[in-house]
Amino acid sequence: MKNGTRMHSSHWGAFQGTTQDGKLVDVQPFCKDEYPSPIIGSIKDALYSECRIHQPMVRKSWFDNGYGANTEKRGADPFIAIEWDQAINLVVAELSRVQKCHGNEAIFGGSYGWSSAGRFHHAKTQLKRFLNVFGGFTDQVHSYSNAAGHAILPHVVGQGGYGPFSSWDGIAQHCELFVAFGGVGLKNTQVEPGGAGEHATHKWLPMLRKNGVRFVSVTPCQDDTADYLKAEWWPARPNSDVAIMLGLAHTLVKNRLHNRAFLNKYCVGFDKFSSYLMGHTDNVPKTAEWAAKISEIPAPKIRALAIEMANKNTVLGCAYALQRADHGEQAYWMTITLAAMLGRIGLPGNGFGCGYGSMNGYGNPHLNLPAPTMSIGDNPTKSYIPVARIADMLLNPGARYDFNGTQRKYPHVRLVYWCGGNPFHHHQDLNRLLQAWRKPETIIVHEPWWTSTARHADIILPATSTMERNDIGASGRDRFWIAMQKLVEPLHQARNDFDIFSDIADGLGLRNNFTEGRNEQDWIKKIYDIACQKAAKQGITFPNFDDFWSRGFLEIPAPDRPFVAMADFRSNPSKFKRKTPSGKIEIFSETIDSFGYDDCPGHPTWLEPTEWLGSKLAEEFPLHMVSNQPRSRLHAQLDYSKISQATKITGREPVRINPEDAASRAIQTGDVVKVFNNRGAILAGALICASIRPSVIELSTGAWYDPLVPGQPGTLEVHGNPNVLTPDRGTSKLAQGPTAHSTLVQVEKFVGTMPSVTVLKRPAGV
Ligand SMILES: Nc1nc2c(c(=O)[nH]1)N[C@H]1C(S)=C(S)[C@@H](COP(=O)(O)OP(=O)(O)OC[C@H]3O[C@@H](n4cnc5c(=O)[nH]c(N)nc54)[C@H](O)[C@@H]3O)O[C@H]1N2
Ligand SMILES: Nc1nc2c(c(=O)[nH]1)N[C@H]1C(S)=C(S)[C@@H](COP(=O)(O)OP(=O)(O)OC[C@H]3O[C@@H](n4cnc5c(=O)[nH]c(N)nc54)[C@H](O)[C@@H]3O)O[C@H]1N2
Ligand SMILES: [Mo]
Repeated sequence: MKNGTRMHSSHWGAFQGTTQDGKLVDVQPFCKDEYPSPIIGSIKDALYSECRIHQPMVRKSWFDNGYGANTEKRGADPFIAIEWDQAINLVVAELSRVQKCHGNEAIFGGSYGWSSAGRFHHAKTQLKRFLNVFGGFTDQVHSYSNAAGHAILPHVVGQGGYGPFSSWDGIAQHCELFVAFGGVGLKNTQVEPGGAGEHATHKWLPMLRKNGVRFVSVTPCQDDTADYLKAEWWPARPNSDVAIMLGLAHTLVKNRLHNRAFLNKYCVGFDKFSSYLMGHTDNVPKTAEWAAKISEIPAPKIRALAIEMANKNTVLGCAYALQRADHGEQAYWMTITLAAMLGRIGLPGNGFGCGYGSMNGYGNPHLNLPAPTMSIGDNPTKSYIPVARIADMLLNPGARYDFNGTQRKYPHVRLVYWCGGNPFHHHQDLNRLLQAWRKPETIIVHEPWWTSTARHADIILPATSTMERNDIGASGRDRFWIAMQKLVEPLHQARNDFDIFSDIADGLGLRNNFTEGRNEQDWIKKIYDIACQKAAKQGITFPNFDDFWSRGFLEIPAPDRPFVAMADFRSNPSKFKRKTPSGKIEIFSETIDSFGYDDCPGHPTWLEPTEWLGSKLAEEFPLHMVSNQPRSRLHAQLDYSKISQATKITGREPVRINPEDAASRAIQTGDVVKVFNNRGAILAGALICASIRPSVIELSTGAWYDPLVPGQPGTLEVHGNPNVLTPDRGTSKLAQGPTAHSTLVQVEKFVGTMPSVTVLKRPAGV
């Protein structure tokens, strides 16, 4: 390959890579990105990491005794290196066996995970395409990010979990008050799936500030919202947001400040909700005082904010985080209800948004053009589970469960195939997952790096990283498509997921069905051309592929006016009906009510979480653990890099503790602490910090799972992976989403022999 400088991209930003002697020597942010993320600095570490997997591997017991052998040794057994041909043959034989004996439904290929930014080589997409060609598989629906959102928003406003919501330019011009439940942060907006060409949130938030928008940030961690926004911090108890919103709503009604005309014309069911709000149905008026007791935010503040909201152009933001909690559906439903009561949905600088600050794309002014993507085809089995019910499925084949108005049955899965995700990062209650992980007969994983999931596989196939292949990086919420040009030749024996699947398909007699006779470059050009054709239908002409490729990126013009969500509906509600049964915003949903769910009734409701500071369990485990997204990496990706490592304390993930909670436990910054509850125990490095409210700790996700005794459920985890402690409980029967943000723990100084962190080295013997 020729040396030089080429464009490339990642979920955390586009960049230019320079090579010399075939090696990547320099990485510089994309010239159009005024606010590049420092995480770009991890690219070289990722490519040349010691944690790269060099060669195909098979777990010893599986190699010696075949499928189903000693599954309790997953994570503990040594690995045996094999050649590619042999690896492909093993996978072909195993897929054929499972298909023949148990049917395609017994293959679990949901493979949840972020993979990489490139849209052609997107690993999860490649796997699903391949398995569909092979006759289908059991899939996962919705996302860990926003599962409750995906379920509730269609019922309430007739749109999916991803919006669209109003853009920052209009908010900057017209908004006076931005109330941010979960904050509106710079930490999470470093990231956009498919790549952030420009960091738009970082560009627009200062303009909001300049225009005098006042921010109120409701969050347990003050620095969720950028300092320069000078937000008023409401350090509410975690998971109490719905109560605060009800207190605000009650104040509006009491002062006759709710917009009856809007509620009558554009919404259904306000009266039923209002009976609950005012306490007619349960004798509990949801007053500001009632909300104050639950949230620890003083009632006068709640009352004053309600009145301010009624008098100012107000945007209500609700971060994803709030719905990744027990009864997470309610947070979005109540945000929308409150915005409807203010009566200015559909007007610029007003309304609501679910996800501002959660990812870069929210609010980014962009034209609504479909970005290049690969189609996955059709899944003949139609088998799926709600994304976060994987351990339930593996542990209880055949069991029945409720989901969004249907009764479903878990399939009996024999083979798990993961490509582009890390369940030992993303799933809750890892000790339970470990038990469940023993159930399948075979687990196959494609990974570039020795992640925890790779370590718990039977067959590992080493994949290339994006830098070793050509691709297109793009997100439908970004103004740039990036030509991700191969920077270096594949390292070690790594191969592209596409090529691996092509060879497996070949072994199954399906090569052409999978590749359609195209190679990498043919496919990239094809998905580019299809996206251009769609853009042309909207009157936008893009350069031809060769020009795009040689320039390295494509810039889509910014829209000429701000996008205001639901402006059309507001202007003409009978022509632009919402896609709900009534065509309106459903404050009461007949549909949801008809499901008869105790954990998700027909209107937004305060439902006490099983685990929170107000529950009985807090006597034993008095700290609420916020396991939010990490600042210095993407999930568990890049944890080995210098940038992530620089944040660690004695090599362990930092846990931020309020000074009061630290003092009462004689904990100091730099101490190794044990964080524990009934589900497990982990070690982390203490960092005392007044940005965290009392009775809360912040332990971000992403430290690679490092159990003291590998493969053994219940053993001490030594690196600080919070998912050892989180509950594996669905948000409700409606969404069955993950509830990581509803976790109680205790913390104490760790005494005893200090175990070392070993997971960031290659496993012994390979
Ligand atoms: N406690 C707690 N848990 C959480 C959350 C939380 O807030 N709290 N958040 C949840 C959320 S929102 C999410 S989205 C999930 C994220 O969970 P995941 O998306 O599963 O996490 P990642 O670490 O991004 O995993 C992606 C994997 O793909 C691999 N990969 C990258 N490129 C390639 C490739 O080209 N080929 C192959 N084969 N593999 C590749 C990476 O090495 C990495 O291991 O975590 C969830 N878990
Ligand atoms: N740097 C970086 N950015 C990321 C990611 C990453 O891994 N790294 N992951 C990306 C992904 S996949 C996703 S889905 C998004 C997730 O976006 P979010 O879900 O919004 O992210 P979190 O960091 O989990 O939560 C945001 C903040 O909400 C606050 N919070 C937690 N619980 C509560 C609560 O009950 N009430 C209130 N009011 N606040 C609460 C926490 O203080 C937390 O810092 O982030 C994306 N951005
Ligand atoms: Mo996510």
